[in-house]
Amino acid sequence: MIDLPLVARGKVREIYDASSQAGPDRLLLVASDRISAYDHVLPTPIPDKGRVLTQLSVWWFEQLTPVLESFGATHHLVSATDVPAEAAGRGMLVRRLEMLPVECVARGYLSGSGTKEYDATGSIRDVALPPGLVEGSQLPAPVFTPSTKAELGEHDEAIDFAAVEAAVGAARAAELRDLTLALYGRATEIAAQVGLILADTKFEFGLAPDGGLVLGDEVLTPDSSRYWPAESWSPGAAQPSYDKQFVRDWLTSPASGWDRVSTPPELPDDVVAATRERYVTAYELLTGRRFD
Ligand code: PZK
Repeated sequence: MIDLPLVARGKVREIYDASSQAGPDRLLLVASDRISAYDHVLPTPIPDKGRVLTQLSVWWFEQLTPVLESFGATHHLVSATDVPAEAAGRGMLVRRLEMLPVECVARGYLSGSGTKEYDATGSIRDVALPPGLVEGSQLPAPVFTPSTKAELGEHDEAIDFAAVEAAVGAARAAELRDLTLALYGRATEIAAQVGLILADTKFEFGLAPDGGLVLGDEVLTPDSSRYWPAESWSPGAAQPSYDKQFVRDWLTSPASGWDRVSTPPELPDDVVAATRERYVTAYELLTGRRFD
């Protein structure tokens, strides 16, 4: 138990008010070992998932700092070491921001809701696309596909660029779009160097008290991004998820006996172990560091 006031709880992580311990306007983001699939939080945790995702996010904040600085922006991370013992390795002390009410998504590949939108309209949001694209296709250029932050349990709702302008003003909207695409572009290059396709990712931004734009939340984790192994990329069907495919395959197999509606069953040990290995491998591939 973390003895700080709870500010918000997501499916797999929590935010606490750390101002009593770390000074004014400090929050503690804590990632758990919980895993979600098919919109359910599973009853079985994945050991070390919270630490792997937090350390990966911390590494990405460092990699992205030059891009942020080129926009006169920063990130919210203050320390990933000065955290309570109960959150060791899986906590980030961050600046409290005024969060902007827009989920900033960049997509370089057609997948999931992007494919649905393309099949229905031939475009994604405000961007017309060539005919013949299929699930998994690379887009001619990455697209900014913002959404509104949904309440817990709801799905984020797609919005067009005009709605972003209405929410945050035209200048800030353009800044969000351009920075989101620049961050995605740099992250894509880094992932490609180790054989990973970064199909899409979601960023959340906030404002510092001085009005400066700040990258918040966790960044470029498998929970906020779709990573695909480049070697098996094959457009035309859903790409296997880098991290969750063992979980999805087992949950939808007859072995699980699960109906996708009721409380999901406990995962077998081999599925847990294989999934933990995927998270660790993603961390080690990207960072070039051993996870321990
Ligand atoms: C903030 N969330 C999303 C919800 C979570 C995370 N630096 C910040 N300042 C103020 N608010 C937030 C942040 C950040 N990051 C992020 N909600 C508020 C969220 C639920 C659980 F861990």
